[in-house]
Amino acid sequence: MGDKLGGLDVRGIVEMLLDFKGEKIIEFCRERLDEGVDPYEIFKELSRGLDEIGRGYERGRYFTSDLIVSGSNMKKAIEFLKPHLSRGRGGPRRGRVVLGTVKGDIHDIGKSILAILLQANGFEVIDLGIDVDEESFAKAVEEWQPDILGMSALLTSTMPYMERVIKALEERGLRDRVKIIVGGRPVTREFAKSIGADAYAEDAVEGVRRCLELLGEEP
Ligand code: B12
Repeated sequence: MGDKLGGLDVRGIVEMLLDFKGEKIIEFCRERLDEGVDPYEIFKELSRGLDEIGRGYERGRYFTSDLIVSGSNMKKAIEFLKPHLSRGRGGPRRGRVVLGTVKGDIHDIGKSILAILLQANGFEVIDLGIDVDEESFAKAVEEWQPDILGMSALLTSTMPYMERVIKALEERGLRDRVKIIVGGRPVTREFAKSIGADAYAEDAVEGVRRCLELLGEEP
């Protein structure tokens, strides 16, 4: 192993994520914060545990129930860490972002992290949630007039739906009103370019940077 995270190796993180009571994960987050670790670093540590569970799931070592428990524990950790991320980063509103996970996809942990970091950096975020269809994305662009639309997909099968949303915006004459950023585990820079998105980011920190760039601000 030799891969220690706050006194725990990846296996320790996995155990904590699979604890159905979800108490250990909050204790871990509190300890890491006390040690002065950046909250986003803590997300990353926990994400490595989730990755491990994802890989184990592919090999048949873990089941869907394990994905559910670990996903829900990750969300508890996000809620716990949220106030620590937003602290002291006020300032003027920088822009409005509409976010959503595309139709057929219910993964929202990464999107929620992006939403929190955007808010912490002065963006107003309208989160449409999960399983969002083209009609709802288009309506939100019309109603909210955001500067940026962000789409997330975690499944290779739902990724192509992002292109469908962009086409729907074009058909309704809305495409030029908004910048589009896409992300999520299977999404790549090349894919983003091929569907006509304006930006792509591999993680939430880069996502904030790209959003600032899209607004013409220095990241
Ligand atoms: C937790 C989890 C679940 C939970 C989700 C809980 C929730 N509320 O989100 C539940 C149990 C519901 C679930 C269900 C399923 N899952 Co699942 N799940 C995962 C798991 C383990 C972790 C995902 C995660 O949250 N990662 C942590 C976050 C922080 O990372 P992230 O999402 O990648 O986000 C970061 C970046 O991608 C980026 N980002 C994300 N979105 C966006 C958007 C923008 C605009 C930007 C800029 C950036 C950005 O920033 C984030 C933070 O840095 C992954 C495995 C993995 N390692 O990814 C499988 C995984 C994604 N699931 C998978 C599968 C197959 C499923 C199911 C089909 C299982 C089933 N048979 O039922 C269902 C699908 C349900 C559906 N219709 O969506 C597969 C997908 C395979 C594929 N290639 O398509 C994976 C990869 C597991 C595997 N290895 O097989 N899952």
